[in-house]
Amino acid sequence: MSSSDPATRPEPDAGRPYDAVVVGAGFGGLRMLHELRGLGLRTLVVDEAEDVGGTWHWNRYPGCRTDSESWYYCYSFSPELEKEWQWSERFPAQAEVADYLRFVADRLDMRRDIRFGTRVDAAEFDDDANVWRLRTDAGDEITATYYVAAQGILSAPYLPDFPGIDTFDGEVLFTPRWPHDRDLDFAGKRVAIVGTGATGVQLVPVVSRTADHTTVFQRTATYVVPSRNHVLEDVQRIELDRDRDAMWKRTELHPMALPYPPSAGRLGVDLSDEERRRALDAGWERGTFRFMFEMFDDMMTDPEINKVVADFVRDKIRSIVTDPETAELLCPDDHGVGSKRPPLGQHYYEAYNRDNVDLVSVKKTPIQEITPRGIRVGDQEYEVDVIIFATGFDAVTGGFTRVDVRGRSGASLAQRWADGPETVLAMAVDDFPNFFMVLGPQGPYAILTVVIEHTAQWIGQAIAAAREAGTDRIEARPDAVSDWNQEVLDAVAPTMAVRGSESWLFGANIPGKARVVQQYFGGFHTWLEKIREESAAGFPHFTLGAKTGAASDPARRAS
Ligand code: NA7
Repeated sequence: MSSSDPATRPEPDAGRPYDAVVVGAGFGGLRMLHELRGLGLRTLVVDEAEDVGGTWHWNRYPGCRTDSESWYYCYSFSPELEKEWQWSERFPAQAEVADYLRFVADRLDMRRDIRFGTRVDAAEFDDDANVWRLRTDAGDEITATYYVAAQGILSAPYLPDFPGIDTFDGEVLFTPRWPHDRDLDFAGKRVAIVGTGATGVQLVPVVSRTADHTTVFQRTATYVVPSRNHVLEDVQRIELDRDRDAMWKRTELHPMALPYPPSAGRLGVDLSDEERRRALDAGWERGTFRFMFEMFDDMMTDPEINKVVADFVRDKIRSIVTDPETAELLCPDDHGVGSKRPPLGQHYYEAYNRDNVDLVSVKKTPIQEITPRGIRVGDQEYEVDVIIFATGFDAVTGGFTRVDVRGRSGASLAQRWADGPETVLAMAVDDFPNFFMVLGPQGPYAILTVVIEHTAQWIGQAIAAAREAGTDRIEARPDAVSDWNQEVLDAVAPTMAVRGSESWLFGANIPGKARVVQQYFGGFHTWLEKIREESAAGFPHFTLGAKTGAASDPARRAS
């Protein structure tokens, strides 16, 4: 089924408001469409891309894959979907995740409710009519009672303003906007990679396999833990299938929404050097996020214990990378383990042992300019044929604030969040009635697919509660917003001794952005408990139906 086939495109608004509009057709938007359809709401999903996928549509650079294991990097709402889809690897590559989302969209016949190739630029709440008016890049208006923003936390790419970038004679590539229309071949090319976050760490080993020469420009070294990726054997799939219901239950008890034991069950401070070493060795062999999150329960609160883990990783780097100078450059020396979002690597450090890979530190001497022939750092010009920028995102808030969303008072979300985001439980903001976010700021720092699942259910319950109360209007209370803000600040406070704030988790990667914690570090399980309490109590932190309206005619709700 082609998204450009007119028969598959939803008809324009034609003046009749939708019950709900969802912006974004990635993991969050599709899940939301399913939920809203279940409530009988006439729903339209809008996405700038020509297909479903969201983040997994745009980020198709070589080596792109999940850092979460496939068996929980998927939807849990439908046992049928779970049975019909088989993952091939522990950490699936971008193409497979995009295929999965296409499979879901087709299987649930979602495309008929999605308008592709349409960017929403602005949205304004019409208080009198109790509708949201969304303006698209095509200049038309979409109106809807409920507006769900589902752009996700990594949808606003960030490219630093390097002088001379337009003068480069070779090819410039940007990982979140990787070309869709052609295969790129780096054979015989000299390639520069700028950025060593999760994206750069995935790119380096793959690009360097085919490129003539790869030069990596690193500003901050990170702690990269091995992913230990592998193909999934049938016997593993059978085991995973058997465990599925119990697995989803376990995610609900875990601070990161992982289906593993919720705590390491040990404090580093209680162990001898030998015992710590054994735990670290075993954790390194197992790899994955579990190395970080299941090591020592005091790793994020006790700087000494954090240093024990950091020293262990630095020793690993020195033992893998044969050139001592390169190894030292790769050893993080200015932040603790876990203070930045940890990348998972697949032969990342090993790639620096190839003769065709060089590492350039741009920490003390930054990239000065892009020249027609390459990249200038201080006095040195590095001549290359291709530059790949893997420089990240205006993470967490950027996807939401790049739409000019204006609430009841006329103030925009961007203005409202100028000093840092404020939400109720990451899903709503006062002054913005009938507006909900999937993966909004101040949400749990956890496995996003699991957060999406519970968020969609909760938003559905909130809308249903309004309708049961005979209204089509629900708005967060201002005191609820300040209370949640305080909880978010309190939750991160005990970890600040090791966490610092030099990360996109604190808005630090974007010049001029408020340096405020962007996510909730109190644990997914705690957040889940709170959102469940809120819905079970009938949404006491929200005002239902203050201004206008009877619920729309149920007869016209059929989708
Ligand atoms: P990240 O994690 O924000 O990484 C961006 C990288 O780009 C990081 O190494 C930055 O260095 C580097 N960067 C940014 N600006 C510059 C300049 N001006 N000069 C040199 N280097 C620069 O983004 P990713 O795409 O890798 O990962 C984002 C998330 O996607 C990830 O956490 C996963 O959740 C998936 P810095 O560290 O700021 O010194």
